[in-house]
Amino acid sequence: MEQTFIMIKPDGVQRGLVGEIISRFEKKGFSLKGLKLISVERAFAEKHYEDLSAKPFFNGLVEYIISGPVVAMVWEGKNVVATGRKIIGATNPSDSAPGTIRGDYAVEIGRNIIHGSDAVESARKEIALWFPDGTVNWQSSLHSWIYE
Ligand code: FUP
Repeated sequence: MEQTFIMIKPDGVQRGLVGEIISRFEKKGFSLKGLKLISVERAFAEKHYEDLSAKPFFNGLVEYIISGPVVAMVWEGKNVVATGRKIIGATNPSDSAPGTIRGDYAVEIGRNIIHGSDAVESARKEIALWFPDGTVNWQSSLHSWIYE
């Protein structure tokens, strides 16, 4: 079953949106397979965002991610990478639709609350980076009510 990496950024944690965000993924029917609250160091944040290292906003992005604890999660389910991105909404909150997490709770691209993997392959890399000891293997008792 497909998995994605979701991170609630420091602003989402500080603003008390952890429960709300987890709730949206739970209610959709996705399964939580990994969860931790951690502060990451600069080198780790740079590794997570290494594909963006040439961008002018890279340093500010890294400063933001290391500015407070983040909630790192692995969610599992059918098409969870693409559907997770829909739940999150467009990168720039000015473009994210109401009803999405960024559309409902963010105004600024540099404070957009949450990260979600953009493809199955990047999800695999990000899960390996953030959960090097692996995730928890379990299946919800509701599985047969969510999947045919
Ligand atoms: P996303 O896949 O939605 O996280 O978006 P990107 O990988 O393009 O960008 C990663 C993060 O960089 C965004 F969440 C916010 C930040 N960013 C900026 O701060 N300014 C920009 O112009 C673009 C992205």
